[in-house]
Amino acid sequence: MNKKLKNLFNFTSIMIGFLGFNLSLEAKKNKVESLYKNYCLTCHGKNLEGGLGTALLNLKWLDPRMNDTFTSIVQKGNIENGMPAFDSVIEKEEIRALLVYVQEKSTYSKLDSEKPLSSDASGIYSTQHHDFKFELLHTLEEGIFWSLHFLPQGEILLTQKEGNLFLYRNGFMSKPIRGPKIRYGGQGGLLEAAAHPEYRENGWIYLSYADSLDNNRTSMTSIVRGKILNHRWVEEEMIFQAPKRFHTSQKKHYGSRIVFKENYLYFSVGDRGDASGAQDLKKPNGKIHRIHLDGSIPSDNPFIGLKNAYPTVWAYGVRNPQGLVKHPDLNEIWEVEHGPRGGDELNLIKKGTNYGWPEITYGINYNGTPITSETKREGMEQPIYYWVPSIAMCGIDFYTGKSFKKWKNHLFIGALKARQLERIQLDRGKIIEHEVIFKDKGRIRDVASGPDGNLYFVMDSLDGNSGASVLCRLVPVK
Ligand SMILES: [Ca+2]
Ligand SMILES: [Ca+2]
Repeated sequence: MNKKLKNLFNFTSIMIGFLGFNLSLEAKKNKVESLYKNYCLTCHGKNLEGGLGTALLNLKWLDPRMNDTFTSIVQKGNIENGMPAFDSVIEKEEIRALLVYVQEKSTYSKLDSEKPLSSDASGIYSTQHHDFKFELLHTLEEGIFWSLHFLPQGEILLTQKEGNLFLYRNGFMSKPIRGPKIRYGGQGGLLEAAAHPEYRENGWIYLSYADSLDNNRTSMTSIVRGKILNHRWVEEEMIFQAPKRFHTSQKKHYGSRIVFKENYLYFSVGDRGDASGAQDLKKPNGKIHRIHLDGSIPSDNPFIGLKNAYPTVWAYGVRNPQGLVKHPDLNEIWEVEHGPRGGDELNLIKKGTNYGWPEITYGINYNGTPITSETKREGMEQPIYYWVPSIAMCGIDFYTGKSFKKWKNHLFIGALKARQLERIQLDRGKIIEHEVIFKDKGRIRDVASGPDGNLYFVMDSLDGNSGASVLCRLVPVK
């Protein structure tokens, strides 16, 4: 064999060996549904209702303090109840997946037994602190409202995922204003809009979107600023654009929310389908970034001194952060991110901090295979709260109005998959109240506390069925 052929032969065998190794690893990853069927169903029942073994439908399994108890019972068994030890047949990460399965089923069973949160005959919703009415302000003929943002004079700036901007005031919706050139498709399009803190003086509007440098083959989250003059998007300037090598054909996990704090601009970029990239400080995906308002890079960003680190990174290890907001009184930035299957998170974003994705997570893969058995690790920040099953949260805002007095500074979280609006009261970084205030309408994309005291949001539809995107608000009932 000549040398060239021999090298090729060796390389091919290595590749086959490598692939074979990967395949065997892949084959070992059992889906949680088949794990449950093979090892648990006989005793715990088809629907986790119990039988020979105890019923597993129990909300106690959602308590993070029960994680180790669950693992230990499955590994070592429970002699008193006649349960054998499974440590030789079920991997630790598979036990983790089984726990997520039990958490999902327990939550769904509780939801099934509850009355839906709907209004009374006169259209009034009753919640813990306030009663409110739901008002529809505008229905979009076509497409999806992705975000809304209040301009200083009370006008609402909206983005449409398909690439347009709209302005709404006093019952009147403007004609579409064409924004920057986008790569539309999947989760990508025109995304967040936010106004400069001195918008009244300078008119700058910042937009994030799925941006392509190669005729829509690949894309990445970019940010531009520009102005709306005479009903046109003008004076566009690039504020953040990652080099071409960081663009990907994937059409998901753009992140993209924008927050202004102390004359800095913070924004989120999802992992773009490259989970391990979220841990790689050389890459811009899976990060929270911080830049000056003109797009230049602050010299005190946390990884500036680190060789080859992406200079705008402020925090890392995030998956798909579709909610980012500044606390109205405290100097804090709050984030929500989509987990995979389970493990959506609420995080308090701090300088230079690693939020763990995908090394630690409370979720599993969509197909039911485990990701990891680890939910915590030294040097990685824990979420303030996590959701199993996933609700797929999107836009968030703190309520700062005067009409709903007992909601002052409460965080409102819109959800896509769960089609609900959640209220969370935080006190010194801890959740002290948590309530779903309505559900079973459409997928909620963004929420904003209005200057008139009402709570505004955009949804993909009114009832979860029709495709028309809507702008709505919650109005207090005295
Ligand atoms: Ca917004
Ligand atoms: Ca995390």
